[in-house]
Amino acid sequence: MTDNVVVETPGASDASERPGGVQGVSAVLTERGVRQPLGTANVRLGGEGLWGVWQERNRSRTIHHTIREVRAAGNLDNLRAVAQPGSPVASEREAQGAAPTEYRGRYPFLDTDVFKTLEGIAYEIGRGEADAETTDFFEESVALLESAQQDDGYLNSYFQAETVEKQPWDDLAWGHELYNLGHLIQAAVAASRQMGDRRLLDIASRFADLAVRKLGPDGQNAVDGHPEAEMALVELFRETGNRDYLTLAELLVDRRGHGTVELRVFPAEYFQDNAPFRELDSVTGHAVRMAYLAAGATDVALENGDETLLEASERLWRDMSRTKLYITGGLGSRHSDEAIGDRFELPSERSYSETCAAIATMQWAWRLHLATGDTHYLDAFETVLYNAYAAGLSSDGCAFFYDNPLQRRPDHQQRTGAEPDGEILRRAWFVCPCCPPNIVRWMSELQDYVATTGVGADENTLFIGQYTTANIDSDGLSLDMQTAYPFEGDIRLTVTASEGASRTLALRVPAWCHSATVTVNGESVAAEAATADGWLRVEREWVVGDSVELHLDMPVRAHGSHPAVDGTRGAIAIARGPLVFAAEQEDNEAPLDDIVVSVDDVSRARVVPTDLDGHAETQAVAIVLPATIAATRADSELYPELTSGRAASAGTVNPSAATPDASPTQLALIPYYLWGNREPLTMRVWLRRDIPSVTTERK
Ligand code: FUB
Ligand code: ZN
Repeated sequence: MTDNVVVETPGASDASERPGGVQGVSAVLTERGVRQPLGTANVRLGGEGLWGVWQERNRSRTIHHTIREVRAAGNLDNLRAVAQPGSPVASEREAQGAAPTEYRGRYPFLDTDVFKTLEGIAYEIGRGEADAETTDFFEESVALLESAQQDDGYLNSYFQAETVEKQPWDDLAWGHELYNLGHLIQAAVAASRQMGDRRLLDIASRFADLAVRKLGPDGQNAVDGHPEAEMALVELFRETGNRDYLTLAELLVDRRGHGTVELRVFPAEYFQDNAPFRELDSVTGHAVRMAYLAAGATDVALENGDETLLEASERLWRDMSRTKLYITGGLGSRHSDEAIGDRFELPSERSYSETCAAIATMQWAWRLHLATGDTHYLDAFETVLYNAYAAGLSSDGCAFFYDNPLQRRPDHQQRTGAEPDGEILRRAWFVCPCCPPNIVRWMSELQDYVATTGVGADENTLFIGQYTTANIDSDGLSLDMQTAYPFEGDIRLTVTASEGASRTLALRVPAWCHSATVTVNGESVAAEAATADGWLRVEREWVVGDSVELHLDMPVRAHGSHPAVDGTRGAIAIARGPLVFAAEQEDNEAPLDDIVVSVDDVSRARVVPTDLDGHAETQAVAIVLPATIAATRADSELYPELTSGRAASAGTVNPSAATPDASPTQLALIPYYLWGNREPLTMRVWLRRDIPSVTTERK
């Protein structure tokens, strides 16, 4: 395809007629849920809040770093190499006498690194914040994609490469063709909604039309081995009005689970092909695949009003959040197959918790929230965001974790299943670089997850679901939100414009908060009774200058774990607000493994500033906690006998804090997401707790 030709899609509507109707709307734009996201035009992040700071870092550092890595890795060269004869890019190559080039990279899904980056960039261009390097990358990529797309709509630089023997659609289990399509669609929808630029949407629609012909109701009874296209196809339906895309998404959800995927290396669970989604009793298999599938299924349920599908999604979420999520919101405890693992199988040091799985989990949570209005999903969203997701990026915005452990031992060796060699801490890029550009796009669209409006009985309500410094506009009411959240629990909202009509402001009270107060213009509003569903509602005729102050009590908390979690049984983790904290050796003299914490001491914790996040605009906090050093004896037995009557003679029971050799100390902890920005030393989220332990000496 050589020109920027708009191909008519049956049923597709013009941008001005599409459900969203205008630019600056959000990434997920359903009209069928009980909440409607406000979107980019109506929520602008402020530079002093953590989300705004993250977004600015993304814009000025991470996007540039990613562009350079994507270029250096050859992703654009791969697209250039498959330019269609007669296309501008092919003509240019011919003029230069360029020879066919090998596909660069190991995986067939490397086009998605470009797509995810474009998705993020579309937001920055739409905001008017992109610089020349960013815009040039966007333009060059669009031109390459236009030139590379085949006449039938097919687009995949791996399968199209002259040097790759496999043919398109030959290997649906591993080929990732629809996974590629899904990310292309999401970039295209972002460009259409944020920039009003439909070039990518035309490309994506042509490929999606081919997918409909290939795999739709009249096509092959097959699915892609990697879910992702489901939610993207639903969004393409929302953007264009073409129901074929929704139908294909529904088919892809319901075909899976019937032994549909051709198995070679991985088992059916890996692909969520062991049981239909509607019948699954627990999240299973490859973590990213599972969560993307669940997000897509929720989208299908929303658009089709499919209650049983929504129930299945909610049931799976419940099971996951009760038995398979790390305290950080990380999903996936097995390096092997990048899989989720059994219920309660949550080892700290081998936590996989892929950064992409964190993003997928937030996408799933968001859709469930839009469908149900349940604040539990927003609680989970912020847990994942501030912990499992945020840990994926270094403070300087230019290095990434792929897997996110909750513990690093002093003698740790790199043994990750994803990237066996290389640095122990975050890396500039990966052979399988799925996570870095995923971080990029998510940072760019953070504002989409701040606020929603209600429908039906809640039509008149503006829901503020996440707290960060931002300006929010909703139906004639404008608010300026200022807060140091998540480091502090005070949120101030000032009305900057109002049409005077009565509106309800609903403020989320997170589940971790046991005491919330709110004042309007300095006067208390009864809060307790109002928060039964997690929302604190204030209704009035707002006038400019009205001030709402929400105080979320944010004491330091101690958490234990379910007795079935062998990996952390009897240990203690420290949290404050939505942040989980971690101890790093750099801040503590005594070896972390020797430090014992008592639940009773948590109330004596001090919250102190730290500059570890490196952002002048925000003041991150650390925690200092009274604790005890109970030295681990090098000669202790690995498996001391505990049998009644034998333990005493074999060794001594050491109740840690009470033993004469225990000495007091102060344990310093930092937000988990900031770990690993210094030397690769020891780190722990789960700490030793002052329960009796046995220190037996070898005889
Ligand atoms: O297969 C595409 C991506 O690569 C997956 O989502 C990640 O887990 C990584 O395996
Ligand atoms: Zn990833």
